[in-house]
Amino acid sequence: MAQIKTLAEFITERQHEFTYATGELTQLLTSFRLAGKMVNREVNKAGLAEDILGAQGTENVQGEAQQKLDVYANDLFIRLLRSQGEVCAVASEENDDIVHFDNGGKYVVSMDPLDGSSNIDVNVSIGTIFSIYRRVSTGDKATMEDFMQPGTAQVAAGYIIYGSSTMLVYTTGHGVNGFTLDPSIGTFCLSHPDMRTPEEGSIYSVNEGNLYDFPAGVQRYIDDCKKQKMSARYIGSLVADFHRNLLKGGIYLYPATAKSPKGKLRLLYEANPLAMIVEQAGGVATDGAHASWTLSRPNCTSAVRCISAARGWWRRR
Ligand code: P6P
Repeated sequence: MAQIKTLAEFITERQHEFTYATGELTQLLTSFRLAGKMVNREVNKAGLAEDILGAQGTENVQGEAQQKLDVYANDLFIRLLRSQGEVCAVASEENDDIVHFDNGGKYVVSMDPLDGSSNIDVNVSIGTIFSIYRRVSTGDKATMEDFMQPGTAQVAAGYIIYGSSTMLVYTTGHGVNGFTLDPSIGTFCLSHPDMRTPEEGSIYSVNEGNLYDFPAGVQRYIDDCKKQKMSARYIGSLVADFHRNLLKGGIYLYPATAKSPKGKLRLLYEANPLAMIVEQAGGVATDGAHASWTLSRPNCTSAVRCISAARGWWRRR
């Protein structure tokens, strides 16, 4: 029987890979590990607990209706990140402004605490996405400068997927590893060591309802996917679509549309962290202009128009 390695044991074992002082990575990831378990508990009972389902009656900074679970997850992650002391500020999809902790922490976190939450009511997998930077500003409080660093400056990135099982997947720039929550012991255990996306992908994921909005080249590419008999798979929940393609090979793209002329995916807490993960797993991420997202210009603020999770697409291009 394979040895069980917990996330905590793995982080401790790999602490030397983390550029900065020992123990800091453990602390940084502990918040996500603990909050992931607690959000998982609420997501799993969402169909039963009336008080956690449905809309909150408010909108987030993106103008999206906040679900009750969005607010619950956001408050929980912020509370846990504040309490562990390594993070001094958080930029969250659910908050209009930077949330400051005034604790002298050396890191900042960008996060989407519960992406795809509109899918909660229909039992579709949803996820948490996070991106961690070392602070670069020197004043009392973190600034936009800390959050707008290039994707290549991320010290760690990860996501939690709340699906048929709950998994935490992360990278610190030394490969990608996946941990599955064992509910019988309430612990994330290493289940997907050294994740690599397949050389060839047979899946393409895009909201084809926007097809006639897409640039002509993207329309031709999608037509080519059909001619090559690729499989169309699109759940409309980014973490679920991304995770499937990362494991099975394929491409996820969200090109520019009339409604989102720079693409819909948010740079700070969707495109950058997932780009780091897919490139660390041997895939490619691009905004359609740069060969590799995490090597792009530091001041690039346009949302990524597509994230590729397969070399196959890149070669075919
Ligand atoms: P569309 C959810 O709001 C989200 O940000 C991602 O989780 C998802 O992949 C995407 O939007 C779906 O967008 O325009 O296809 O409904």
